[in-house]
Amino acid sequence: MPVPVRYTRYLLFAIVGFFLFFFLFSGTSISIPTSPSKPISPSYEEFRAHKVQTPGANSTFRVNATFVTLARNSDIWDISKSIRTIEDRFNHNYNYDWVFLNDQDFDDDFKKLTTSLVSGTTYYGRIPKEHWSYPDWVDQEKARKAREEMGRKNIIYGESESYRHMCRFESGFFFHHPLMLNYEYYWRVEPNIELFCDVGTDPFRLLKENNKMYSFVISLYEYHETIPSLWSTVKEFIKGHPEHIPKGNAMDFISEDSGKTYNNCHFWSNFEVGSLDWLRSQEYTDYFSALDQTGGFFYERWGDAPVHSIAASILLKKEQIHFFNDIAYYHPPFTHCPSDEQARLDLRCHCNPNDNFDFRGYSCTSRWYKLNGWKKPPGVKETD
Ligand SMILES: Nc1nc2c(ncn2[C@@H]2O[C@H](COP(=O)(O)OP(=O)(O)O)[C@@H](O)[C@H]2O)c(=O)[nH]1
Ligand SMILES: [Mg+2]
Repeated sequence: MPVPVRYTRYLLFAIVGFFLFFFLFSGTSISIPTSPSKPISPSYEEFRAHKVQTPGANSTFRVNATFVTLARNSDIWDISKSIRTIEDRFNHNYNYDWVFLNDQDFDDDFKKLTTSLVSGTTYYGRIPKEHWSYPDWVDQEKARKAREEMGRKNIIYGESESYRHMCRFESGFFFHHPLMLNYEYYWRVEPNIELFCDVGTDPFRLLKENNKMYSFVISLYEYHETIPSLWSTVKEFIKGHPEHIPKGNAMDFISEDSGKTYNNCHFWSNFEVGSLDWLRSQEYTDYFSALDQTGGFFYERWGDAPVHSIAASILLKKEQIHFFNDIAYYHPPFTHCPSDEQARLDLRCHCNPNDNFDFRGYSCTSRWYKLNGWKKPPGVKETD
């Protein structure tokens, strides 16, 4: 049977095509992979040595400051999210350094990924044992029983030993770490946070130029069960060190009766921009050591948020604490979103103002407004 002309033509095309392909590509650099190529996995040192640095527009206007993050290797993905948001909204213009601290060694995966995301220089430090362990005056058996009891009562992190070391470290030691010693200001960043607006003004510079020592975006009430004896310890400290307590401090933010009792208000310390020199001052050192001597970080579950907030409120003048209204921020489960629409548009914010926590019942920010004589945004009742 004769082969139809059509099929002969197809066969010819196929043969010519094959030879064309062979001649075109056999002498070129394109090669057809025959087996899956080995994945390239550089070491951290190799990666760091070849990282391309692109200076940001404001990188020559930096003050002496760093970001600082306490994290575990397992926090890698959650902290990466936080770094992206800080870089996109602020640091790509400035390239501030970033210090990572950990009670274990950071692994290469953590260091490579975070270094690839940070536009400034990254440093990785291990926390010395004496800053993440029991001081010799603490009765560890008593501490264990306290944890069990708080666990039974379902107090948040009540049963956790590592959370207590973390809170004590953030309260008294991160600013003494060798990697932190050459800086004047810090911005604390935790995993899983989000910024919703461009950061228009450099917060470090704002603090420096206005002699401010501490700042916040969200404030709220602490669970009293975690700090039953904190306030009596603070009162003892105040009695013993009247020279550290300036007139015009923010005592009225944290107490309704000029210091007799604590109202549990605190600045939420997962966000902080602050002065390291203040945390390293004699005033703060005496304060922390008075607290630490009682063992309350272990026998109760004192958080670094009330510890820092009480210090700022009694050791500083009220004006030295700054409320960053323009920094729109989320740390689970609360959001700060500026109420002023013009500000939100100017700073390209993408938060929903209805999510703003500032004037809800569980926030203390209304108290901060009252203390400063500020008018609340339109739509918010003065009684809120
Ligand atoms: N290296 C290390 N970091 C910790 C540990 N526990 C908590 N952190 C860090 O301490 C900070 C506060 O912990 P987080 O789990 O966010 O507590 P929360 O915000 O109070 O719920 C975060 O930056 C954590 O990554 C720990 O055991 N080791
Ligand atoms: Mg957190």
